[in-house]
Parts: sequence; C-alpha cells; structure tokens
Amino acid sequence: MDSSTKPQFTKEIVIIQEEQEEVMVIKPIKNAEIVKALKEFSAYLAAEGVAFKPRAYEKAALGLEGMEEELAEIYKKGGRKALEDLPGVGRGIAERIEELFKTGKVNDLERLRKKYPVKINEITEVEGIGPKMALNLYKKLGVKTLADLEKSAKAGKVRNIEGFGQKTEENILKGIEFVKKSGSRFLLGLALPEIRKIEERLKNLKEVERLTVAGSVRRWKETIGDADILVISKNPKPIMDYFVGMPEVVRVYAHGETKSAVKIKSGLDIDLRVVEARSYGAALNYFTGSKDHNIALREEALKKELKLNEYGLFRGKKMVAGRGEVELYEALGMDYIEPEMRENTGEIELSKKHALPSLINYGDIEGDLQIQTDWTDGSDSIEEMAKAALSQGLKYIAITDHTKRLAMTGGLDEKKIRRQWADIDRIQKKMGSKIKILKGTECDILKDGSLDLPDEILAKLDVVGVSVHSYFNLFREEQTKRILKAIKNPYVDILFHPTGRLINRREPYEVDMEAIIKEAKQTGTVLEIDAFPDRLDLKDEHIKKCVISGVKMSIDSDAHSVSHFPFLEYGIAQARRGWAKRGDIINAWPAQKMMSFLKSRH
Ligand code: DGT
Ligand code: CA
Ligand code: CA
Ligand code: ZN
Repeated sequence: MDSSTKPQFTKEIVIIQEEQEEVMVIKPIKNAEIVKALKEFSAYLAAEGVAFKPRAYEKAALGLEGMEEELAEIYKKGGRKALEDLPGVGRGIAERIEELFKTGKVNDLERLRKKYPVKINEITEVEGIGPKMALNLYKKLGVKTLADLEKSAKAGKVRNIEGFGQKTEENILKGIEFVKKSGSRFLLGLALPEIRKIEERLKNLKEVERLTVAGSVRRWKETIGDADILVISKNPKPIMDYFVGMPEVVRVYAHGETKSAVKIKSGLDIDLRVVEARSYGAALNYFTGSKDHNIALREEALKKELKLNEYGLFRGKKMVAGRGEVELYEALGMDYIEPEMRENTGEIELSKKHALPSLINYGDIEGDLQIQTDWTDGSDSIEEMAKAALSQGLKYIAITDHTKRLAMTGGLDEKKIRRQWADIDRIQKKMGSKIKILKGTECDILKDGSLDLPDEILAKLDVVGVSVHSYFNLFREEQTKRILKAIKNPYVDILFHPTGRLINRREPYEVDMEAIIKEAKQTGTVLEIDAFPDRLDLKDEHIKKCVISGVKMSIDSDAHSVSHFPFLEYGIAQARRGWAKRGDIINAWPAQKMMSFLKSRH
C-alpha cells in the first residue's frame, strides 16, 4: 500500500465516555490525515467519472483543512451527529469519517486503491493534472508515482498521449519541480526575505495594530515547515481579504475571520491569526513554540496551580497575565527566555534560577573571517568586498581564498598568494583605516591531514582557516584523525565549516565532534559557525558543546559575493540557538583583541 497516504497510527487511545459508562476505542487520526483520505477518495471518484460526489468530498476536505479543533475530539464528544454539523459534511461523509475512527480505514477507498495502484494525491498535486488525467497516465504509461511521471515526461512519452502534447509535457515537468520544492522543509535563509516582504506589507495595513512572525521563524530554526504570523486588530476582515489575495498566493487553504492560511509561489505555507490585545503575549508565546517548550511551560504553570494556554495565564477564571510575554514569564516566577532558546533543552531550569546566559546580540559582529574573492571562486574583487563589508558596518575582514588543490576555483599556490598580499596592501592603503583587511586563507586539508600550503606561508598570514573539501566519505576514525592532525598544526587558527554538511543536500561527514572540540580546547583552535544559509555549520548543538568546553568560535559569512554579508545574521542566530555569548565569538571582539588572541596561540 502507498505509505504516504496511509493514515499513520502511533497508538490507540481509549476514551471512557462517563455518561454512557461504556468504553469506546477510536483511532487517534489527525485532521490532516482525514483531509488526505477525503481528497484521495474525491480524486478516485472523479477519475471514475462519478457525478457531484467528488466535489462534495473535495469541499468537505477544504473546509476541514482550516479547522483548529481535532475531529477526533469532536467525534468523541458528539459522535457522528457532531460531524454532520460541520460545514460541508453530510451524512455520507460523516459515515466515512466515523469508519476511519472505528476501523482505521475506509473500505470503498481501499477498494479503489487496489483497483488503481496510483499515488493519485501525489500526481494531482502537479499543476494541470486532474484525477482523470492521472488515471489516463496510469493506463497508458503505467505512471504510479511522481517519479514515474517525471521519467515518462523526460523521455518524451507524455506528449504522445492523445490530448497531452509537447507544451503539456513541459508544464508537467515544471509542475513536478514545484511539487518537489514544496515537499521538504525550507531553508530559513531562502524563506526569510520573502516572509519579511509580506510582513512589511501587512504591517502597512491600517487595520494592523501589531504583527509578529512567530513559530520556527522567530526561533531562527535553520529550516522551517511554515510561517506563522500573529496580528492584533479590531477589524480583521480587510487584513484577511488582503492576505488571501496577495499576488504571490497560489492556494488558499482557509479564509476566516480569525485564521487564514495560504500557500505562496515558492511553495511556502503561511498561517495568519488574529488575536485580542489582552491575549497577545500568550498567543505569541504559544505560537512561537517550540511545542516542547510550551508543554514544559504549561507544567510550570500547573505547579503554581495556574493554567496556561494561548489566551493567557489563568488562576481559575481570572487572567493573571497574557498581554505581554515578559509578564507571562514573570508571573511564572521566571526570566524572559529568548525565542532562539525555546527548545526545552534546559532553558526553563536556568530561567527559574535567574541564570540564563546573556546571548550574543545581532549587532555584535565586528569583523568577518571567511571571505572569497575573484582571486578564486568569489565573484567580486577584494576592494569591492571590503567596501561592501564596510557598508555593513564591519571593521575588519579576512580575505580567505581557496588553495591550489581546489584547482577548479583557481586556488592559490605560494606564488599567487604572495601576489595577493601585494594587492591587499595596495587596497588597504587606498581605503585607509576605516576597515582592516587581513591576509588569510581557506587552506585545504589534504587526505592525510597535511595542509595545502607550506608552514612558511601560513606563518606569514594573519588568519589561517582550514577546511575539508574532498574525501567526504572516509571512515569516521580516519576522518577524525585527518582533521585532528590539521588543527594540531600551530599555524592553524580556525577550522572552517567543521562538519561539511549542506542542509537538505549533503549529510555531514562521519567525524567525532567530541574529539575535535576537545582538541580545539587544547590547541586553542577556533571552530567556525559558517553562516551561509545551507551550511550553518557548526550547528546549534555543537555550539552548545563548544560554549560548555570553553572553545572559541567565529561567525563568518563565507561570502562569495558582495551580496552575501547579510548572511552573518543567520550565523548569529545559530550562535544564539547554541547559547553563545559575545565572549565566545572572537569576531565579536575588536580587531586588536581578536588578533592578539590568535597571535597568542603561535
Ligand atoms: P515548523 O513550522 O515545523 O518549522 O515548526 P513550528 O515550531 O513553527 O511549528 P508549527 O508551525 O507547527 O506550530 C507553531 C507553534 O504552535 C509551535 O512552535 C508550537 C505551537 N503548537 C503547534 N502545535 C502544538 C501542539 O500540539 N501543542 C502545543 N503545546 N503547541 C503547539
Ligand atoms: Ca511554523
Ligand atoms: Ca503553522
Ligand atoms: Zn569557496
């Protein structure tokens, strides 16, 4: 059976209905799964040419999609009758939902799935492909999955089916790309600029009193599932109308008075909720999450015989706090916890003890210690990069182009790097003392842990960064030995992007990070937090370990163009998620202090 559309059951729950004194067992099926089943059923019915019914199921599914309350709860309380009272849900549909709760499946749907073993929900996600077309593709080409469809379209087979043609085939391929993109979690760095644009436009509406982007975006998680926007307004209707009608909206899941939800062109889903001013802090707290933080916080409230929910903090019926987040934590006897720390990994205990760390701030970065220029694979000159850094408010940068082993980037050898020094001296003179341009390298770590430049050259550089760009799949022990050898070299200052991962694209190489952190502590080597949005390497949990071990870190943009300096913000966010303070990050220090720290190690 198709595992992606099959409802997933984690466990069965037993509900005792007190008034009837009987035990009813229902499957804990989530709304999303019910919606999926209804849509699939609707698609099959449409494919079979059934009249009216498909529309009814589709409409019911759309209606349920925007619902806050779980259908399981509604069914528990009011049985099938309560389901029938829901908008768009008639007798027949209510019966099928009931069947799902009782048996975990819908017989008629199972029958259709057997008859047409096609991932019909998946294929009809592609723009322009309806259920009938999907079935046609299955009958003519045996297309069962999105992958099958892509293969057939790429092989030019789709255009030969009657009624399809070459243009349709091209559109199908475009549609598939889109579906694929929307399937995985979004890089925060890709989504945030778009979210901020929407945020700005919403803030400009006169009906909006206050607005915050909550959820994982506010916690600066490296990838996000969707964006959750909260608004205070006395007149939400125009806001909701504007929101669902924005030019980038491609789908409206829900359009209500207090909640709307859309998908935008890039594939990102955005939820918008309107709340009352008196509950804003509580709602902000709830929708910022994380879920685990929320649950732990609720337990803290219970200990004080208070009740916490998205409307406020209550003693009995009396609201004790809720307008602001700070007062909410205060009422719980706690200090305010920064959103980046809200993952229930110890922050609640520290907050209760008034012992939270004071995190590095977004404006704290003074310099940038990893920058590539057009000497290798960067797109801009040293001078252009220096000017861009200056306009970002940076006071120093290190030019760290690649070394010769990365031949395809034009990596520098001993001769070429000396020529680069002359260039840096010339530009430094021209730019004066506004910004300090340091001589650096991103020196390749070779397979055996030796370095791509001789020690005589490394000794003359201001900042020596080293990194792994090859042999990603060595055994863990060998990879660890290789990196340990590299950072034992006394001229090495920083280990760049220490784990080599590319978010959503490449796993980190197998390496013993504990051993590397230990060696970094011993040798005084700095570990980098590479701020490039798909790297964010070190990640938060490693940063936490460095902070505890007293290993210093740097936050670098890894800029390959003048437009990349703003990435530093993501690096700072990651550092905050790892509970780093200003003192932990060497390039949050003035140039002199930073440089004398590096020198003291040689
Ligand atoms: P995401 O979108 O997957 O990147 O992660 P979040 O954290 O933004 O999660 P989302 O969008 O599903 O929900 C937003 C917040 O709402 C979440 O951080 C905490 C809260 N929340 C959602 N579902 C639950 C729940 O079942 N229980 C509790 N306590 N809080 C929840
Ligand atoms: Ca979210
Ligand atoms: Ca959400
Ligand atoms: Zn590069």
